[in-house]
Amino acid sequence: MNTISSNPCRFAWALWLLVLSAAVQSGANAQEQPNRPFIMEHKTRARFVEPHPEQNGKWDTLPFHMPINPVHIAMMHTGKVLIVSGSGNDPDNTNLQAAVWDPKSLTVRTFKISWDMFCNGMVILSDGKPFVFGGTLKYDTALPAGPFLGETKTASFDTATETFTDTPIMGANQGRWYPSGIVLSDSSVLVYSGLNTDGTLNKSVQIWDGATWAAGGTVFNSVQLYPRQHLLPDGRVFVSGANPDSQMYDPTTKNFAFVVNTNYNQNRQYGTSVLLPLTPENKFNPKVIIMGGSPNPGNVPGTDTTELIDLSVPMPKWVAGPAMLKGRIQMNATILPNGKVLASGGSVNNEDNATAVKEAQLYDPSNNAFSAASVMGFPRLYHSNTMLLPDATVLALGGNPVRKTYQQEVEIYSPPYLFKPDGSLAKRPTITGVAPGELHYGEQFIVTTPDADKIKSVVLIRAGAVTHSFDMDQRLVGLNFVPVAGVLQAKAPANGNLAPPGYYLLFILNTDGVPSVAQFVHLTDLKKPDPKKPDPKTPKIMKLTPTSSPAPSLKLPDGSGVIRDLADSRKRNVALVFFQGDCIHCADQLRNLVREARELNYRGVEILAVSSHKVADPAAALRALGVVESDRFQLLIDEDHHAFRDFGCYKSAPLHALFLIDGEGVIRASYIGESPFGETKDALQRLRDLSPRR
Ligand SMILES: [Cu+2]
Repeated sequence: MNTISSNPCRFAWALWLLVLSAAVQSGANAQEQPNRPFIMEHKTRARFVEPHPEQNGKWDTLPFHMPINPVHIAMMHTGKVLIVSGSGNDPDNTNLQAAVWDPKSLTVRTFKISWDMFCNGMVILSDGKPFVFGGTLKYDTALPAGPFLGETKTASFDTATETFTDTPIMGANQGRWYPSGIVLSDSSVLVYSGLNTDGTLNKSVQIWDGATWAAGGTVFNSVQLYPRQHLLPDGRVFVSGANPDSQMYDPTTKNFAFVVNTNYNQNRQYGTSVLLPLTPENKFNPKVIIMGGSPNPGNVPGTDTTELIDLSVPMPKWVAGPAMLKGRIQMNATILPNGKVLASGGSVNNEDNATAVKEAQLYDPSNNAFSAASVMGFPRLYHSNTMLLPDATVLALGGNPVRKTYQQEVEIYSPPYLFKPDGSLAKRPTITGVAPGELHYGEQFIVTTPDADKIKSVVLIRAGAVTHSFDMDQRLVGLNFVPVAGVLQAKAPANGNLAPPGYYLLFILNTDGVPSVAQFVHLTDLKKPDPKKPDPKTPKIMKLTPTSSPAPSLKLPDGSGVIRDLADSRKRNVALVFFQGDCIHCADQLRNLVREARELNYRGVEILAVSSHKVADPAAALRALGVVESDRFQLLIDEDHHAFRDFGCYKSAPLHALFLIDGEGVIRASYIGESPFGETKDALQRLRDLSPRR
């Protein structure tokens, strides 16, 4: 059951919502046709006809080749995929490259990069920028003979200009080749492992806070290259492999501690690990599954075993999970919106296309079992990747067991949920809007959808950054929600441990299990006050200034574009509020005022609220919250701030204001300020005096 406690102040909340929705909605609307699948059916080339897509899903091959070796991939909130190749596992390649792939147009734009990001670590920062740390300073085959040497450089990728900018190096002696990283609840990035500039293991842990590198302790002895880690709902980081002695990192003490050994009790090199969905149904209890891998990839075939651990209990222990149909090394695992995990690719013998496991499988956490997921068209081995796309299909690409060559074909997996029982395409629920698009921890938001009464789940999936058989940030967080008259009232995750700040794919799934196309949402803390700017403190008591000047004329459109004229409210007392549609403080003042809205309405007072920003579809949102016309609450939009100026509440930017206007059109009292008003006792008393109960 998905429930959220009903808001005691729905009225206020409606406003809060409208306030915050303003800026973000315009961004959402800018996305063209958000509900159109990215990969259109006719653009794919079926290799063979899967007889039962409704059971197994199906794999299609896209009609183009990936022009560079896709060693590293990241899903950006622009809907495009960043592909980083660098030298691309070719020691003689000096043409260092990356690319941006647009799944909508199926076009790839390649471009040069300034240093070799081959075998880097990559995460997507909370501001949506992919962040690359380390890479290849020298190949093992380059002279002087010796191991790979790790690069100290880092760079972030601007998703708007689609260019890399170097960020500070990790340190003169902080090279990293094959490092891992993960975004923590405070947006910082934990970085560890990888080979240093001298080819030895880099033992130091580092934290990137967005501006500088800080020491984060020392790594545990058995750490492997490209370790696999998951941020848990208590803020700690669980390291599930490839080492057999699982570890826990505590960001507050900066120490690793031993947890328990795996049953396999050997390295699971090039296996993978997934933090299973955190949902209201499982009380957000963290469980991790590890799959496949080999203790000695050159000589020991990949294992078909899986193991599960419940990290919510005091003494966590690995237990055997179901076996996969074959051993897999260099496999990938991708969480789907329905919580199942697509396990695919890899081979029985490492770097051996002849033993490629093309049969994909779906792991279902609800019954702890695998089912068939059709058959891939191509081997997907070393340096292959899979990643969830916003249209709820899965991208599979790459494979590079032999240097200087790689698998150029790109495949798309369409899971069974996209098909009806007869194999035809299922009708998908649609998201028509999210307000506000900027989600804050623990706060409610609205998903508008014509399918509100048929929605079974609402989930956030963190857009991934995948390389070497592991997605560094992948997680699914289920949301509490209630359907209300044509929309879903959902609640953002409680905190940054459950879902670290950043961009997420928001999916809704209907009662048949069919997912929508995702809309990207940004999850953040409430804006922290800027230390350089004095916080516009909300005055405790707002004193209105008595006046007797006639109100300027005011004609503004409401949310649906209908022009409202203040003169139409003659004979009624009016509370006229001016607020900044993108200001968080404004929510407080409005909340205070509208808490009394029913009493004021009863007294015949009309409330007009003028927003400095456009609000998309406020009528629907208000209706959904039980606010109807008879409440005499009217939201007006003043995008070019004419009314703000006419009423004298504009000083290089819109100010905060409240005007009490009597039935003769005279302003009887006013408050204008750079700070929003807080407590509204004075205003209410004055309105009561103006409007005795009838
Ligand atoms: Cu590699």
